[in-house]
Amino acid sequence: MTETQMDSRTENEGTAVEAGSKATERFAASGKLSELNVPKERVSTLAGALIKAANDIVVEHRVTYEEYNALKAWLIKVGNDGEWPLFLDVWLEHTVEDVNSQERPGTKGTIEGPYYVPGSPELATPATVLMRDGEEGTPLRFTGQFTDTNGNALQNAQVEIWHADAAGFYSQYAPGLPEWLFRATVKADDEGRFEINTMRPAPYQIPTDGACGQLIEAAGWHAWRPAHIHIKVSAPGYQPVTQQLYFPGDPHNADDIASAVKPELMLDPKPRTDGGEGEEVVYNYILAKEGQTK
Ligand code: MBD
Ligand code: FE
Repeated sequence: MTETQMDSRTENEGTAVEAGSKATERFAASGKLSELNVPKERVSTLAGALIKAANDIVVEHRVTYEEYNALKAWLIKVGNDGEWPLFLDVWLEHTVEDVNSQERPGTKGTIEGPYYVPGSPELATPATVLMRDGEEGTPLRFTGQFTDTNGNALQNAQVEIWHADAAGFYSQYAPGLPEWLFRATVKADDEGRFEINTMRPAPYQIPTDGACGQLIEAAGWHAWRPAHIHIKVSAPGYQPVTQQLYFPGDPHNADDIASAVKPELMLDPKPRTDGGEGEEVVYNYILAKEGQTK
């Protein structure tokens, strides 16, 4: 991050509680929990296994009362700070994603993270996402095409894109940003082709002033994620893919706090060859039919 970006971060600083509460509210309001109808046996198996794992840790590591009480206080703080979505998406979602995508052919996915917002403005291709006047960063022209696993072009495909600004802030989770800044739903053309014009995002630190930040500091870890663009692609009759795209050479590609980097998710933008400002990159999507497995 440059010094100007640091300055704008300070001026614009939201709090972990603000961002966390929004993520919590949005998830709770999505109705996912209340719609769930998990059989009793399954709840018993999963909750039982989780409780056993925690008890085993106590025995294996001879956990003291001081440590147990610190854990209790910290868990209460995670909830009060609204950081359950952040905590779970940073330290657990990658394994859930891995387990659930192993049999799906086509383009690789990775975690969604806590800051997706459905219903972003729909744009036809070629699209330019919403930006402010004089937006900081390197312009990025991102193009590609959708095909099925046999290489046939897909119709009615769309790309939802969301990412942070150059100072590491996500719209709707930091104060003072336009509602749909760096968020869009881009409809591909009849040959499955799309073009999205945006800015290359900067490396990103998860909020450090809440419970997750406290844990990171107490454990001597770091809070960084590599620069990334979040993507959700879909087409009727095909399995959707949620992923993130990264950039080679980022200092945190190898130690992402959220363990969400995969070699298949690298974008390597080059200076534009058409005289336009900034960089360009191509990334194509291969979607599997509903029910299709490897
Ligand atoms: C992010 O932007 C993110 O992508 C994840 C996984 C966690 C916290 C913030
Ligand atoms: Fe993110």
